[in-house]
Amino acid sequence: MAPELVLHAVAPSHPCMAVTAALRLKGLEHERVELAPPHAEAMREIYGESNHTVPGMLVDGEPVHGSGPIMERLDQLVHEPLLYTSEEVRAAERWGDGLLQDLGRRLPWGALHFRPEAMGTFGGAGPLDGPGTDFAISYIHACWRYHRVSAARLQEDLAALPALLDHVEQLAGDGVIGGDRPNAADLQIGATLRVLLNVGDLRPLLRGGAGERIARSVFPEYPGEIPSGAYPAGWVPHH
Ligand SMILES: N[C@@H](CCC(=O)N[C@@H](CS)C(=O)NCC(=O)O)C(=O)O
Repeated sequence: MAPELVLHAVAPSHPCMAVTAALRLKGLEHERVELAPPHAEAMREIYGESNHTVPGMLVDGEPVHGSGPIMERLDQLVHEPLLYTSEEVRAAERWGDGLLQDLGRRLPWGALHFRPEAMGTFGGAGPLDGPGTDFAISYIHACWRYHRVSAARLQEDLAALPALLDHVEQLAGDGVIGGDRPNAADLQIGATLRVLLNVGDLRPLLRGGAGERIARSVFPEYPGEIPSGAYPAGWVPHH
């Protein structure tokens, strides 16, 4: 009998996108519980004190927390198509769940500080009006504090990005990602890159690469647009 799957997720979250794509690839029916940030308390109640982030999944009531562990569990439930096809893929997925995934949060929140009206586009609507932008400014500042974004860190994150994107291209060149069938590393890395593609300033760094191709093919739709020119001049490295 098919297990009962309940996914706890937040709509724009890239690790949640990775897991949702994994469920789709495996053809697994599931119930999705959409949480509204801040969701840390709700997650702790279900998944335990140290597990306050999304995604989490209940498999026949048993809690599995984190995008990687969930995808591993899905492989146990349904073998085909396998997501962790090799140790290289496992290592690449773990790598993608590190600094790269963090940048999928800090870089967009960092850019939104400079273009707060664009926050409306992530909900699928247009740019915000004046009162909406006032709300966005305070929301974005709370997110800066929560995710420990600072201008100094933003500048460092931007400087670190090209080396991470080079590693993505190397993984594709080695055939670990970017094959005919998406694996766990394609999903983990592709989800973060899909978020970064909505930041106009970052698109030139990704343009034409394997990373962009993977991100757009696995995640064709992802609303949101932060116009280029958001980050201070000279902070986005050339690639
Ligand atoms: N590496 C974990 C991290 C997940 C994560 O940080 N999720 C974010 C949303 S993208 C979150 O829930 N943040 C809220 C918080 O940190 O309390 C995973 O892939 O599952």
